[in-house]
Amino acid sequence: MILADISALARKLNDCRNAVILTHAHPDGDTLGAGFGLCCYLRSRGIKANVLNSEPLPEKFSFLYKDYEPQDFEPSCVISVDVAAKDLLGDGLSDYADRIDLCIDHHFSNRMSAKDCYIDGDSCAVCLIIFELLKELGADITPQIANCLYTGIATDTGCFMFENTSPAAHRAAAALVEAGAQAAAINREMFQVKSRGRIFAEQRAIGEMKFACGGKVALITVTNALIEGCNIDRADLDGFAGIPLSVEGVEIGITLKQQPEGVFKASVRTVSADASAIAQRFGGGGHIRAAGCTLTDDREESERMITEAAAEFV
Ligand SMILES: [Mn+2]
Repeated sequence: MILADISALARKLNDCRNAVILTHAHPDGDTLGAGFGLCCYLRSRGIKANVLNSEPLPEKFSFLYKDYEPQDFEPSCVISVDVAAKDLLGDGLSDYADRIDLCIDHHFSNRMSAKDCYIDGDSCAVCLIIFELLKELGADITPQIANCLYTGIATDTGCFMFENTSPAAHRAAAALVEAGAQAAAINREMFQVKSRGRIFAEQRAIGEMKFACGGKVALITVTNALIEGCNIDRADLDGFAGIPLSVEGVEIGITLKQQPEGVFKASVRTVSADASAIAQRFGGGGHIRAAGCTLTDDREESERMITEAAAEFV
């Protein structure tokens, strides 16, 4: 059933006991913030709840789960947050894929099958949905819940810089800071602090940046050799895709990342062009300003193909 509004979602949540909350693989601030924020709330109501992810959680997000201990119970309510499709749960959670009771998401493209779904594609983050849900429920937003929800809103809006940053996002952020969210510390950790390896990887990739169309298209390439040379984790490449678009005059920024098996994947970011249309040329897709596709295992060929496609959109 499609839940039409936040009060319908609140009624469903009120029926939940012994809840497991599923987050997506390669977790980000939104899925983890929503998961642990919701978990804190349920536990505060005396409801048993756990947050699950397919893999061990990144250290970067440890402040979201610092006091968290898994509880022992037989799940009777399975909730997913920020998971747009079953395969995004990852191998570790695939057993839950066909038994989801409540799917809460903000991707228009959501393809989950769940008993009940609440999808708000206009919401910048699932953490914003959870914030409205807790308001609807009259919940006490503790500083820890505030930190969780603030993190998801900040990360999914690129620190309040993306086009999806709505007035509601700012209002929620203000309320969460009032409730004790440590905005400056969170934003420093999410957006400023980088590992040394990451900085060196950026330096090398930027050193080889290529331009086309009179500087309107910029491209960087991250090879497996570069990743190994800088001794960084692949998860540490998050946000790399924004680098080419940060150059003055660039309208389409492309980042190629070589995959472990050798093939190059492209991330396309744009100021005003349709990024998903560019990615669709190669069987990919995504959002209007951020999209991705898979190219070939030949660097020069991949760079040429995607640059030519981008040139048609400047
Ligand atoms: Mn999200």
